[in-house]
Amino acid sequence: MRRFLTVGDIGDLHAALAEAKEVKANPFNWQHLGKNKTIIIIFFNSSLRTRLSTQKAALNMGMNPIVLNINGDSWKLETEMGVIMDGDKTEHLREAIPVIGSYCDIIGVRSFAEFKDRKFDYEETIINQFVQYSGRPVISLETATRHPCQAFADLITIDEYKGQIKKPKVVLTWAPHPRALPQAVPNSFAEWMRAAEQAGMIDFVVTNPEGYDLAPEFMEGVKLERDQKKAFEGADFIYAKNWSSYEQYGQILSKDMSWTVDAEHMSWTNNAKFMHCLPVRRNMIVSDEVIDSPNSIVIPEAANRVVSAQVVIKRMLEKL
Ligand code: SN0
Repeated sequence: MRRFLTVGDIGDLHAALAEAKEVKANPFNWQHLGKNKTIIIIFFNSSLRTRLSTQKAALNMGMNPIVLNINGDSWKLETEMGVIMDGDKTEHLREAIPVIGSYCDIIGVRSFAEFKDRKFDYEETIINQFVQYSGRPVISLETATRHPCQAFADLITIDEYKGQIKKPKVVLTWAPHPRALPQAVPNSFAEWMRAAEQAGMIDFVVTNPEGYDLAPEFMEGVKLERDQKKAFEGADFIYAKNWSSYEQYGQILSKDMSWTVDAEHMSWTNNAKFMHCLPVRRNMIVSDEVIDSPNSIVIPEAANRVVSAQVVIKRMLEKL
């Protein structure tokens, strides 16, 4: 595997889930692959789970991880081509990327949407430069439009918690938030759940207010139910997330607290499990009662971030 950006990069989902089980059961079995190999993970934005789980996955594989926080520890990097660099950005990605590539075997990049220009964000201008100029396999650690390590961990978690249910109903619901958040998590979740639906694993529905429809390329073939209550009926998994508007790009159009997932919302479901990628704003996205209930699986979901990252790193090491 030379890149991990979209669901297509992981190939067959049944095979990926089988490999995830194997890795979870025997995390230290492939240390020979990572011996004397280095992964550099680069953060343009904050991170807790991604930063720790990717390092842990690399350590499980016997690799040496190096973490770089671009805005704190290094020179400020220019990301746009053709600009006169007379501002506060010291170095261009065009030099920085091949330099970083020369120090490692695999690169991971976190770089959120900037919300200045939808085209710049949706063309994945930054991560694509890493793919093009690093000469190394590249892992998306949440980029402008996607968060595949999260969505893969979510699929692993659903597979683990579905119990006897053959085809669980999985619902992605928008929920209110005080700040404008990226669409990356819901985009990837929709992309991966649609693929899982096509593989016969789940039934998938998205619910969000008017003005919050995800980009058309992520909603192709996806069932959209505007009535949140109808969407929740019979659900086995509720996946809550806030995102800002795609249509009115990066804007907050609503903070409607009737969308907050509380006990009444959960009573509409088939005793659903509650999921969220974290970090989560309590009593905005989800009530204390729901996130503290036994049906909340946000912690095992976060734990599976090590597993998803490790499957990806393992496949990259196998093809170095
Ligand atoms: C990020 C997001 O994409 O929504 C990361 C999720 C993995 N979340 C935030 O930036 C939350 C910020 C906040 O103020 O709650």
